[in-house]
Amino acid sequence: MTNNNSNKSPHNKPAKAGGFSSLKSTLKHIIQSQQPQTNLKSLLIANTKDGFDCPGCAWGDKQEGFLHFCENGAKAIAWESTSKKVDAKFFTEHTVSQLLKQSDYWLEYQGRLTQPVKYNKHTDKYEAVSWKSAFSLIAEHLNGLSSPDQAEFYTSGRASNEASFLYQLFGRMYGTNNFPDCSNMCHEASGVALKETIGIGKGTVILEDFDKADAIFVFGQNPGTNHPRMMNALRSAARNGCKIVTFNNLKEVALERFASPQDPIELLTPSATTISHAYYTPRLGGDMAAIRGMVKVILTKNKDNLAKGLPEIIDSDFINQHSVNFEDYSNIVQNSCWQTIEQQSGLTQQQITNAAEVYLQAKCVICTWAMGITQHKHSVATIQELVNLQLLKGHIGKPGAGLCPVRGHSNVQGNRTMGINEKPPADFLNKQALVSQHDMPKNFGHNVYYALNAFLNKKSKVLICLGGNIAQAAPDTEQTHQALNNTELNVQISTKLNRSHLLIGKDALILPCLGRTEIDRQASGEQKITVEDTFSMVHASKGKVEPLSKDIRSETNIVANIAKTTLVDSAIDWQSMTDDYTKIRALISNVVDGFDDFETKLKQAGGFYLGNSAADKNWYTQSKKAQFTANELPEHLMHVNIDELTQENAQKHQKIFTLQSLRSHDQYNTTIYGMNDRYRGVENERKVLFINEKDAKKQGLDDGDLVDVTSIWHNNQTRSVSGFKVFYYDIPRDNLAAYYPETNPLVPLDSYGDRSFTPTSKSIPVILTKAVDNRII
Ligand SMILES: Nc1nc2c(c(=O)[nH]1)N[C@H]1C(S)=C(S)[C@@H](COP(=O)(O)OP(=O)(O)OC[C@H]3O[C@@H](n4cnc5c(=O)[nH]c(N)nc54)[C@H](O)[C@@H]3O)O[C@H]1N2
Ligand SMILES: Nc1nc2c(c(=O)[nH]1)N[C@H]1C(S)=C(S)[C@@H](COP(=O)(O)OP(=O)(O)OC[C@H]3O[C@@H](n4cnc5c(=O)[nH]c(N)nc54)[C@H](O)[C@@H]3O)O[C@H]1N2
Ligand SMILES: [Mo]
Repeated sequence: MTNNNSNKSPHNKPAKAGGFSSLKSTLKHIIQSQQPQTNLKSLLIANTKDGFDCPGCAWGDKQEGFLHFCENGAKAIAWESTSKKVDAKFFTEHTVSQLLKQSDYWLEYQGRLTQPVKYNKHTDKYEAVSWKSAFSLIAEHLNGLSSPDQAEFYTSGRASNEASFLYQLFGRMYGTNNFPDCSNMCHEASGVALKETIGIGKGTVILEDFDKADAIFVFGQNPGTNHPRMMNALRSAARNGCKIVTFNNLKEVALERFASPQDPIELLTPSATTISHAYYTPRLGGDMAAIRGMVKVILTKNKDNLAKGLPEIIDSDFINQHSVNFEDYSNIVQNSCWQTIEQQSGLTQQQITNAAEVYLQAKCVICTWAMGITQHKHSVATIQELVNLQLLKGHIGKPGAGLCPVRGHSNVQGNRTMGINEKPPADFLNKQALVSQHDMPKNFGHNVYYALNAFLNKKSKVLICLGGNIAQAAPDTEQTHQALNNTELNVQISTKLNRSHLLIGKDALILPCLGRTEIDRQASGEQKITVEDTFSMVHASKGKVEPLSKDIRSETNIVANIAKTTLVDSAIDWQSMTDDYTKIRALISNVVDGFDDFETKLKQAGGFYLGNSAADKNWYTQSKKAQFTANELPEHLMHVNIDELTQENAQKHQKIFTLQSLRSHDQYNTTIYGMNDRYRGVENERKVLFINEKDAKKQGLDDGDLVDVTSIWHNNQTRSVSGFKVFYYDIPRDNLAAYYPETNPLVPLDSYGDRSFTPTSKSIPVILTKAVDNRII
C-alpha cells in the first residue's frame, strides 16, 4: 500500500469496514424504528424484482436477485418507516419559534408528517388545513405574482420520474424555468464538464463494466458510507485482480479494507478484502494537479518510447479519430511544472508516477468520483482533466472502461432527464409545447444560487419544494435562512419535519407525501413509479408498506392538484394523470428521448438502459468529437486571494486552513440518524474537527480541545461556528474536515464553482481560535 502524510490517529478507527458491525447496525436501526416487521419486509423487497427502489443512493443493481440492501439503505428505510406521527395535534403543542430551537435530529425524529398544515402567524403555529384549501392558497399566490419568474420550484433528488415530469411541465406551463435543485449543490460540475467534452452530462459506464475493468480510480468519494452497494463492486473487482487506486483527502477505512456482510467468513472473522492497491491523500482541491501529473508522466513516457522506436503508449488512433484539441492540451501539460503539481496535489512526483504506472498497465480503466471532486471552485476543470486522462488511452466507449460520476440521491439523475433543469434544451421544450399545446418559457431560469439571491433581493416571492431541506443543504446558513424568511409563500412537500418548514415570511404550507416504500393508491388502483440510477438504467418501483395515514398523498397527486387548481384552461387533464400514472408515462414517451414504448420497456426484468451516446462514441459536442480541454491549473487552490489574506492574517499570526465539509456514517444529507461516525472512530459527537496532529500541536491545540472556526472571505460579514472538538486524524497538513450541515454557515453564498455554481463546500478557507471557555460548550 502506498501511503503519504502518515499521522496516527489516537482514536478507535476500526480495522475494516462492513462485516458484522455493519449487520449489527442494520438490525439496530430496524429495531429502533418502532415498526420492525414492516421494515424487515421492506428491506427484503428493496431493489429486488417487483419491490421498491431503495431511497438510499443512486447506485445500480445487478439482476441476479439476491438481497440488495446495505446498512445505510436500511437506515433510510427504517427512518421512513416510523410509526410516530407529526400531525395537526403535534403542531398545537409547539410554536414555530419553539421548534426552531430544536436540532435537525430532533425535528426529523418526531415522526412522519401525516396531515397538511398551514402556518398561522397570529398563533405562530401550524394548523390543520384541507388539501383543497392548501391547493387554493398556492394557486392564489401563484396567480397573484406579477411574473411567473417570481416563483421558484425546488426539487430534491428523491422525487420519481412521474412526479418530477409533471412538476416541470406544470412550472413551465405556468411560465418559468426556475428549477433550482439539489443537483446544483452536488454533481452540477460533472454535468457541465461532461456535456462540453463528451456531449452528454452522464456517466458512460454500466454496472457490468466494474467486472471487466483492470483498474478503477476512485476520486474524492466515500462509498463505504455513501454508496455501500458500490463496495460490493469494488470488493469483487479487487478480488479478481483489478487494481483500485484511491485519491482521497482522508483515509477512509472502507476504501482500505472492506468485509462483505454477505460473505460468511468476512462477516464472522476479522478477515476482509484489501480494496485499494494504492491510496493517495491529496490536498483538498489538489486532484486536478495530481491528474495533470499522471498525464505528464504518460506523455513524457510516450515521447521517450517514440524516440527509442518503441511502441506508443497512448491510443493515437482513438485520439485522431474521435477527439479534437489534443495538441493544445499536450502543450499545456508540457508547461505545467512538477513543482506546481507537487505543491498543489500534496503528492510527490514519485507517487504520481506510480499511479500513472498502474493506469498504463491496465487495458480498461474506470474513473469514478463524487463530492470530493465536484465541490471546489475548479471542479469543472478537474473533471475535464479526468476526461483528458481517459481520452488519452481511449478509455471511453469500451467494455470495462469509462467515466463514472457516482450520483447521490436515488433519482437525481432521473429528475434531470425529466427536465428539472433551469437551462432546458430547446428540443425538449418544443416537444413539450406540442403535447401541452402551450408555449414554453425560453429564457434560462434560476439555479439554487440565483434563486436564493432572488429571495434575498425580494425579487422572488413563492418557494415550492418538492422534497429536500434547502434551509440546511444550501450554503451560508444565515443568508439562506434570510432568503426563506423573505418568502411570501413557502410550500414544502415532505415526508418529515425539517428546518425548511420553519423559516417563514408570510404564508407557509407543509404538505405530507408518501415515501418510496409506501403503497400509492390512486383512482385506477395501486401505482408504480420509475427511477433512473447512476448507470442510466430506468426501472419501476412499487411501495409495499401501508401508509401511516390516509391523509398522506403521493408527490404526483400533490403536484397534479397544484397544477389543476392553478392553471385554468389547461390542455393537460391533470386529474387523469394522477388517477393513472401510465398516462404520465405516455406523455413522457412523447417528450423525453429514449422513453418511447416506456410502458412496454418497463416490463423487462430490471428495467431498461437509456443508452449513452458517448459510450457509443457519438459525440454531441460542438465539434462532434470528444474534446480535450486545455485548462490551466488553478492559480491558487483557495477561492480567495490567498496571498493578500495570508499577509493580513500573518500580521495577526493566524494560520489559514482549508476545510472540507462532509458526511458522517450516521446521516443522510441533512437528515441525522445518529451521533456516531463509526468508520472514523467518532462516537456520540457531531461537532468534530478533524485535524492533523502536527498542525494542531503547532496551534497549541490538544485532542479534545474546543475551537471556534471562522471562514475567510472578501466581504466583511463574519461567518463563524463555535465549540468544535479537535480530533486528531490522518489528514494532510493544512487541511481540516468537519460535518455538513453544521459547517454550512461557513460557506459563503458567493463562493461557488466556476460555471457550475456549486457551493465550494470542500474548500473553505478558515482560521481557528481556541474557544474561550475551553472544554465547556
Ligand atoms: N448514507 C448516506 N448515503 C448517501 C448520502 C448521505 O448523506 N448518507 N448522500 C447522498 C448524496 S446526495 C451524495 S451527493 C453522495 C455523496 O457521497 P460522497 O461524495 O462520498 O460524500 P461526502 O461525505 O461529501 O464525501 C466526500 C469524500 O471526498 C473526500 N474529499 C473531500 N475533498 C476532497 C478533495 O479535494 N480531493 C479528494 N481526492 N478527496 C476529497 C472526503 O474525504 C470524503 O471521503 O452520497 C449519497 N449517499
Ligand atoms: N456544506 C455542504 N453542503 C452540502 C453538501 C456538502 O457535502 N457539504 N452536499 C450537497 C448535496 S450533494 C446535496 S444533494 C444537497 C442535499 O439537499 P436536499 O436534497 O435538499 O436535502 P436532504 O437532506 O436530502 O432532504 C431531506 C428532507 O427530504 C424530505 N424527504 C425525504 N424523503 C422524501 C421523499 O421521498 N419525498 C419528499 N417529497 N420528501 C422527502 C424529508 O422531509 C427530509 O427532511 O445538500 C448539499 N449541501
Ligand atoms: Mo448530492
